[in-house]
Amino acid sequence: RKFSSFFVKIVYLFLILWYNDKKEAIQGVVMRILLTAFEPFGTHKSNPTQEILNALPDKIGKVKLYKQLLPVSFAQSFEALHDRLREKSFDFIVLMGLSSQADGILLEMAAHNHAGSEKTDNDGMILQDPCIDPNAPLAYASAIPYWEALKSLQEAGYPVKVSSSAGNYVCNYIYFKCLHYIESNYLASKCVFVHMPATDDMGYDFSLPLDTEIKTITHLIEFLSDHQKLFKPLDF
Ligand code: PCA
Repeated sequence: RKFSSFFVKIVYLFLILWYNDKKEAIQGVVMRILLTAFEPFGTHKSNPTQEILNALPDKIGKVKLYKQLLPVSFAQSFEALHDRLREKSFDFIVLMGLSSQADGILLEMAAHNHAGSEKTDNDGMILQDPCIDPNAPLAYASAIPYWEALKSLQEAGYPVKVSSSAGNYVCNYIYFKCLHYIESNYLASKCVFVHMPATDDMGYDFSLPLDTEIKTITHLIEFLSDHQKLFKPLDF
């Protein structure tokens, strides 16, 4: 009897391990997206991207959303993202940040190897050397179907605009580090950065209702999942 209960426990353990491994496939998840937001920084008491992250469900259709809040820190932001990238493979990585000067939702085309901002991060630091990585190229472009995504969002009525520079502060920094990591590790993941304008409660000349920002990101996620067939699917 002792032996049989031991045997049952072993079988049970294997079943749990097997289920954990296959859980997403069993639940019908066909795609993983990592969505990140930033904490408040500078004079901002809140960061709409954090609110968007909190408002979104963990599953949108067949997409499982993995959420990560990042510190506004040159030293720690990529460290935190890197930990997630090492844990799992993601079809898409959607990075969000606030741009209080933006007059629309900005789909960032590219990241450049330059972080020359004189604005200190939340640790009170700036990058001493404005070159993010001397051994990396000057710039990387996003590999998502950019123009198709833009068109789909605009046709649905969302105030989305083209942007060719994510600035020279922490947002461009993490975008560059993420694209460099994808390239240098030959990952199949596609990454895009989206800059959100201020929300109505923040008192800027241009702002949007939080709900519009949430719906725009939801539409982008749905667009990416509908276009998965353009890409080699990840091995689950
Ligand atoms: N926006 C900043 C950093 C964090 C954020 O939300 C930027 O545009 O660089």
